[in-house]
Amino acid sequence: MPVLNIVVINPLADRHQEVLQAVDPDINIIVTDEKNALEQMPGCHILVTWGWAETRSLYLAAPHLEWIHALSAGVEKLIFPEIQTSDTILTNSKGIHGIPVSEHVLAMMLAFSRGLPTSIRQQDAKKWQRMPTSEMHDQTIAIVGLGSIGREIAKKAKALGMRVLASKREVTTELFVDKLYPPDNDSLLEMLGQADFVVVALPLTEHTQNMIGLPHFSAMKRTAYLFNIARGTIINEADLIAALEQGLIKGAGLDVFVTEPLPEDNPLWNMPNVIITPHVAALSPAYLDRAIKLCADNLTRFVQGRDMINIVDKVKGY
Ligand code: OXD
Repeated sequence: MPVLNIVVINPLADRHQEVLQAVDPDINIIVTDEKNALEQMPGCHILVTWGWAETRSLYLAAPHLEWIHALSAGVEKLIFPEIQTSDTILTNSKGIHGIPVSEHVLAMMLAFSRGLPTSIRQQDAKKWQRMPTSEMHDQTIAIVGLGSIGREIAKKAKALGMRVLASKREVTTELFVDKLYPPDNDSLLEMLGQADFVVVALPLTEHTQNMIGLPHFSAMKRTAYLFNIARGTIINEADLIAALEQGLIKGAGLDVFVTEPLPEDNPLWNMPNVIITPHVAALSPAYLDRAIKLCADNLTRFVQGRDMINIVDKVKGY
């Protein structure tokens, strides 16, 4: 087999390089960064990068490129007309996010439930004042999009004694879900109306873009909290800001935004009922270990000509 050049646009620890190299000693692994990646494209057969990295110009400069692997689950910047009509394989890292993202969602939900944002502000001001606290037990969570992340959130919510609702395209038997809803808008509104906590865990596609807006916030309880750990543009951000300002919902925990980094003048920064985290829900010291193992598994399949996993439908976008 001719030497395969794999260009990885991310720093790799030695242990990560070793995992990839173990697939085949003849593979040539080139580690680079976004600034210098273009010069590696003429000889590149496999590109490993992030789904949010601008990739079209690299793609157009890579005549031998056979496969792009995203270290992320999202592949929004890896889908463009030229790749959609090509044979280039696109794979992603879905399936490795469940543990950290579910813990992140739980952390935000528990923080609101136990009044932690208020406590931390008071601590900064050395102020001793009791604030309202509540329990998660017997509360209802609605998970919009029940993939591997949603499922892990459902499992942890059940462990806290919550009632779990979820929406999903296919009807499946779900161990940790009390009621499964189809994805149509009426069903979604019905589900949202019952929830104390709503978690958006959908992939970003042309169908989910801007999918949640004022009608959905209006259908929610005024005491409900919304969490977004998916992509900012799935929610109409202006409508979310209006809903928070008008008290249509009680608060929000947001890890993703329409524009990242979140611009300084975005009103969300100043809202005491909003927890903002800088797109870190999936991150932990284990992330790259898992992502590289998954990539190496697919690399083995690629080299051996076997079926690959996590192939992205380049039309559907996930
Ligand atoms: C991802 C993410 O897409 O962390 O992997 O947002």
